[in-house]
Amino acid sequence: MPMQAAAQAQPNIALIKYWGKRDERLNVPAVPSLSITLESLWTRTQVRFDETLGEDRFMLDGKRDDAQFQRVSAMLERLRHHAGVSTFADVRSFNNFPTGAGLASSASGFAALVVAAIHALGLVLPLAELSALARQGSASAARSIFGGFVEMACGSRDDGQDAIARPLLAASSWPLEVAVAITAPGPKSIGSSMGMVHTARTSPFYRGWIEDAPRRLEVAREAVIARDFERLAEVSEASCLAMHGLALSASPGLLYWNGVTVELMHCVRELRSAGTPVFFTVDAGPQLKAVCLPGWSRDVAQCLAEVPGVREVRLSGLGDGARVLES
Ligand code: 2P0
Repeated sequence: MPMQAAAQAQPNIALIKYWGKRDERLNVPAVPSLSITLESLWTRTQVRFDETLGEDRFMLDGKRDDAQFQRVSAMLERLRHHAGVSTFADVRSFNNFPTGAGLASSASGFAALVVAAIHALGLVLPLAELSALARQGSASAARSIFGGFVEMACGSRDDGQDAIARPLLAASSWPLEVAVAITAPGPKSIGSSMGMVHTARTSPFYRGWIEDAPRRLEVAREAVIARDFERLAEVSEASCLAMHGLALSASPGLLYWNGVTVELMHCVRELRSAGTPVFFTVDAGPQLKAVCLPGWSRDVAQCLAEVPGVREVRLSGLGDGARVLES
């Protein structure tokens, strides 16, 4: 029986942001978060455990990826430990969107890797356990195990096992749409992991961020359950701006935006003032995601595309969680 499988996972966008770790070694977030899983951006990953290999191998988009190899191999090591095997694996991963550019490629990447590798190893695990495993690769990956609206706890256990995501509302129950405006496709200069550790060590405002996080999460959760777009818009933009304000307050400050990102924020706010149901969120990179009510993303995308410096606008609905692909 060949020990191989393929899986697909989509990136997710946090509306209530995760920034900061409660435990760096176990990769446990310091704050809870809430996200939407996308539909049209994806990572597809094939994992083949092979007795003849003397080490793991990792290819991304057809090329050896030495930068990510250690993280991928460390994840495979955890999964081997879980399954009680020692066989090395060949991993081939493809993204249909720019990698490492603030578009959550590590979320979809580690979710797809865990689901494919666990299936290849012949294990069947509850989704909560897949989420906990994915978290150890990248905390946002714990959320991409699930589709639609997803909530992630930071938990309180020392072993981090309660820091997992759970589904909050199905995509079909409130099919929001997203327009992703790409302003610079290259990889960001400071990765999220390093950025958040640096922020926690040097920002004078870190404690306030941690203390305020549960309140924001609760407001967002209630807004999602009530399908209250206005309320979700306000709390999501507030979480995004607070996260970036916090990163800016680190020493030296972390500035993930470019000028176009800021122009896009103004554009989204002007659209909302004029009655278009849309709000923005921005992750650790210069791309802006505009979230809108069903039926509005094409009009919004057209406006965003007219902002000078925007390279491309991708549209997406909300999608499902990670799944095994039939080979
Ligand atoms: C989020 N970000 O909640 C936040 C907002 C970026 C900005 O989760 O260190 O790649 O691998 O756990 O998951 C991106 O961070 O970081 C992220 P690690 P990850 O989506």
